[in-house]
Amino acid sequence: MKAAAEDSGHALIRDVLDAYDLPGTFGRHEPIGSGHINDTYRVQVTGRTQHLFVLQRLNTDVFRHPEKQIANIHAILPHLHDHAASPGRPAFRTVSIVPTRRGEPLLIHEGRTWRMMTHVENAYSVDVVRNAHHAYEAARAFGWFVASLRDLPPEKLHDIIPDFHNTPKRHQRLVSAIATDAHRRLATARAEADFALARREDCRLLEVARTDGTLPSRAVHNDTKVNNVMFDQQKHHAVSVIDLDTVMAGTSLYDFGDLARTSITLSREDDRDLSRIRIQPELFKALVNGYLESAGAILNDKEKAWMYDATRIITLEIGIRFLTDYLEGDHYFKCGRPGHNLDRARAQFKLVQELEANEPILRRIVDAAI
Ligand code: GN1
Ligand code: MG
Repeated sequence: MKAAAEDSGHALIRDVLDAYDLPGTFGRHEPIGSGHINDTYRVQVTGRTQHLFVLQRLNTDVFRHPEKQIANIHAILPHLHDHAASPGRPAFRTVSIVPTRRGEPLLIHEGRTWRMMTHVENAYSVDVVRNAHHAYEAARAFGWFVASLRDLPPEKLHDIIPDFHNTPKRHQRLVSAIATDAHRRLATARAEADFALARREDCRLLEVARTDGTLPSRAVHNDTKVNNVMFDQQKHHAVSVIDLDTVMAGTSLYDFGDLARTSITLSREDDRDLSRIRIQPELFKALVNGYLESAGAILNDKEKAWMYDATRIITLEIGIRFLTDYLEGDHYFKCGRPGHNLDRARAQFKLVQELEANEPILRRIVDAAI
């Protein structure tokens, strides 16, 4: 099984930080976030005041062209800046790349690729929403994000991970992993495999509609887990959207769907107690309303009408990805325990079942809001 995290000792971080012109002396560092791909640390630098930065060791097996990610980030930041104002609420803040002393956005140290980003002060993130206000605010933030990028032609962005949200291709890969069963794990995941196999046709809606133009191609975030939103510590408004690694062309429904996947329940993405995974319709209502508040004016009819469908498809897609990785020997997502990817897949499929069982009420929420 893949190690949970690689060495992140003080000496290593200090050596990496040597490449940067810091406003003080490096003090402490700690792992932050619950990303499944990169290793992310908050580093503290003390000069006349204290400064915080976010330092990341990129997983270049997944992100093969970090310089393209940098180009995409640089392409979107001016648009986000231009639309930062948020009447009646704090303006949105953007994170930016901190260059090395030599002015480079990336650092290669001992063969590994590092990147430093600014830190969003006085703000926090959550893996699980605490209430409908969080859900509303997170959706308002991702709606703001896609609306801010409306004038950026998506074809100007590099395709960071081709077919990232191509659900039928994700399904096809699962079919291959099941057929190969290279790690002899299928016997432990038969029910989950059957669950996904039975939903092959359901994977197609977004991909077909994107290909035939029913859904416009847009510059979108593509990784809208709720923990990629920062909330301010006082009034709990959303103040920033982070993790810009997968910004590229896509549809707004990828973003809405992945956000709803992670904020429609009060359970964790890898909860082993499936009885805790329950849909909360009032959270979904908050998500729909928050997204429409900031993006409603730019979305077309289908981008609004399919918010339920997208939630179900993207939840199914991520379940399929976790299950595939389990069957392929856990080479992609970091795991914290044996069977972690299987637990994650089970939790996603339970959520799909819940979405299916609550379809009428969830569709009514969408219909009432649009
Ligand atoms: C990965 O590393 P993190 O948590 O930001 C993944 C997303 C998944 C997510 C599931 C590049 O994101 O697509 O939705 O895990 N990112 C990549 O938790 O594959
Ligand atoms: Mg990410």
